[in-house]
Amino acid sequence: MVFAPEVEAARAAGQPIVALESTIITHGMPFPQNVETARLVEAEVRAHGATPATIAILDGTLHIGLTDAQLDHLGQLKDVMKVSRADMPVCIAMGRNGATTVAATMIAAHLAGIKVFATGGIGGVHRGAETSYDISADLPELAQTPVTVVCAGAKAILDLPKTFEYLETLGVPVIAFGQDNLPAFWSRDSGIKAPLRMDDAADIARAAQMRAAMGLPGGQLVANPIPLEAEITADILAPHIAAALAEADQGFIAAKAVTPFLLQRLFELTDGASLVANIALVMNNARLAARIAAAHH
Ligand code: PSU
Repeated sequence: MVFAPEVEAARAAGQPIVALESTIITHGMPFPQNVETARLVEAEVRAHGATPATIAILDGTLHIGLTDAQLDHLGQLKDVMKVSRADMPVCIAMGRNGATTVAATMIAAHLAGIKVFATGGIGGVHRGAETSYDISADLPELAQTPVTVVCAGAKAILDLPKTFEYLETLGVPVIAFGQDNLPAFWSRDSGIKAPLRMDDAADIARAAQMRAAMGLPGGQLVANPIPLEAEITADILAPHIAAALAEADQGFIAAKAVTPFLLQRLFELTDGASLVANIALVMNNARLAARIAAAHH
């Protein structure tokens, strides 16, 4: 495990750090917007009083924080594993390049002593899971690794009611930030009432500390709605999601390939609007994560 100089300095000074994932860079957005977004997100974390630590595996080394050159390199690499809990040790042992999903980034953040992590959207229960059994490893990770994950909800390509039922079974606190309903990634309202609502970053940090003090394993999921001016409402997105899902089905897209395929098809079907929204929501999550990380100190 190697710390970037900026992250090492923050650790030494006891300053707040926000972990960022890298699958969104390699499998979630096209180049060059992926690298540009990663830089903007890092800058947003800094502007709100915390140090960003983008996490990735480069030639078998787990990096906690990337230099600008490493970020640029990662954004253009072709043969990058999409790494979750199961394959993270394999990727490191084999000396390969790996982009960390939400699950793997949580594991790395915890190893590095980082308590807060900002992403776009977590993985979840896929539609048709009753026959495919496709459930993201992000969900059980939230039940066992003590990191607060700030997202904009689960991606609307998923089965959202099943995703939240599953999290409830696992005992994961799902907290809507500043509203009663859960957001749905590109749009602010999923129509599903959140089990918990919080309006203050400091309360979220305190709840994580209480969880640890009580000896309960696992993290917290904070669902932060996309800013109003950036949202794409569900009625506009629904036909595009239906079309992308049908294509995935016809093309026998399965397992790890499903989410990247659907994100890419939505980018095309919405003439790039889904990407603009995705960037806005990640920036928004970076801001909130920085405030929660600062409140931990
Ligand atoms: N957020 C985004 N874009 C992404 C992801 C999150 O805005 O591409 C990634 C995360 O790394 C998450 C993964 O862990 O999507 C989910 O993949 P799967 O459905 O295969 O578990």
